Amino acid sequence: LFLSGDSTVYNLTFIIKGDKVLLGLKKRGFGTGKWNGFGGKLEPGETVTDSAVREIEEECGLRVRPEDLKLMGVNHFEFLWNPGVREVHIFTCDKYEGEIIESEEMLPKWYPIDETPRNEMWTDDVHWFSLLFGEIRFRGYFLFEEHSSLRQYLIVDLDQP
Ligand code: 6OG
Repeated sequence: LFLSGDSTVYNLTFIIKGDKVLLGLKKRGFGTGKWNGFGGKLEPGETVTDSAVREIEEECGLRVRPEDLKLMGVNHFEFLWNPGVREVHIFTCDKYEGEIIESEEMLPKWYPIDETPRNEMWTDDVHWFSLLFGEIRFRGYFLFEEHSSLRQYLIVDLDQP
């Protein structure tokens, strides 16, 4: 195991409309073939929210305002075979403008929140989705053994009495 490694910061946003969530099927790059929220890596000089606003528009065409992004959780991901930590800031957003469009990177589709395609998503998601959609903020740590299996994880919910 690596004790040190650079950390890279990402954003990940789940657009919500009533009891539905907009997911995108990733068509290229890291996580190809998986349904996920929209997001990516920060560019130099960007804040996490600026970057989320940009990634949402690039990947599904919707325009959101930074103040409408609600930070719900921060997850740290590590992979046994790869030094370095991915720090993913996870937002929900229920105010947006524009038309949903398929991009080169993502195929967007609405799913009922309780019928997301769990078998075609990252295996960590099942552990924090109920917190995300239950509006309970959280922090998580996930250590992946292989792309689809977790060796260890810990989730702390921050809004419990
Ligand atoms: P690009 O590499 O395309 O951004 N991401 C993860 N999302 C979930 N649900 N689980 C993971 O477990 C993830 N690792 C990364 C962050 C990749 C996008 O995927 C998210 C970004 O939004 C390992 O730039």
